[in-house]
Amino acid sequence: MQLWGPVNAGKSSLLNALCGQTLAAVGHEPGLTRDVIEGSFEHQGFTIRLFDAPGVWAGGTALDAAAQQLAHAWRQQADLTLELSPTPVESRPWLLQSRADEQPAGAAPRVSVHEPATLRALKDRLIEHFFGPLRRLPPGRRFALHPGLRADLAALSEGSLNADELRAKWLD
Ligand SMILES: Nc1nc2c(ncn2[C@@H]2O[C@H](COP(=O)(O)OP(=O)(O)OP(=O)(O)O)[C@@H](O)[C@H]2O)c(=O)[nH]1
Ligand SMILES: [Mg+2]
Repeated sequence: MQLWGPVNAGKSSLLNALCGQTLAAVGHEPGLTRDVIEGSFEHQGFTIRLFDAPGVWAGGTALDAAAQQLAHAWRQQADLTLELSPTPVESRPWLLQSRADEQPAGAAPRVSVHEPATLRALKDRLIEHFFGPLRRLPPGRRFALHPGLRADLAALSEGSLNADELRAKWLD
C-alpha cells in the first residue's frame, strides 16, 4: 500500500504512527522525503506492508523532480494507493483528510497521528480490504494460495496434471 499526497500532508508521520516506530524523518519543510521508505504493521494477526514516498509538489529543484518521478513509478506498482489531503476534502475511496486535529472536518474520513482512534479505524479498514474475504473462511482454510498453484492443484485432482509435473514446477 502506498501513501500519496502533497508535501506536508503527513505521509511520513502516518507511516511512523502506523508502524509504531520512527522509520521516516518528518518535518514542516516541504519535500523532506526524497526516497521510498518501507514499513509494515501487524493488526488482527495480519501484516500490511506500506510505502512512504516523496510528496506531490509543483515547485522545487531538479532533485525534487527526480524524487517525484520515483514516487510515480512506485505508485504504479502499488496494490493500493492511500491518498492524504491536509485540507478538508470531498469523499472519495481511499482519500483521507490528514492532520485532521488541525482542521475542520470535510466529507472524507479523517486521520491524525495524535488521535489513536483514527489510526485504529484506518488499520481495521485496511485489514478488511486486504484480508476480509480470507477472514470469512473457516479457520482451516485461512491461507493464501498462489492462483497458479491453486489452478495446478485443481488440474492434479482432475488428472490433467501429474504429481511429478506439480513437484517440478512448485517444489524443486
Ligand atoms: N497536528 C498534526 N501535525 C501533523 C500530523 N501529521 C503530520 N504532522 C506534521 O506535519 C508536518 C509534515 O509532516 P510529514 O509527515 O513530514 O509530511 P509528508 O507528507 O511526509 O511531507 P513530505 O515528505 O515533504 O512530502 C510535520 O511538521 C508533522 O509534525 C497530524 O496528524 N497532526
Ligand atoms: Mg515525508
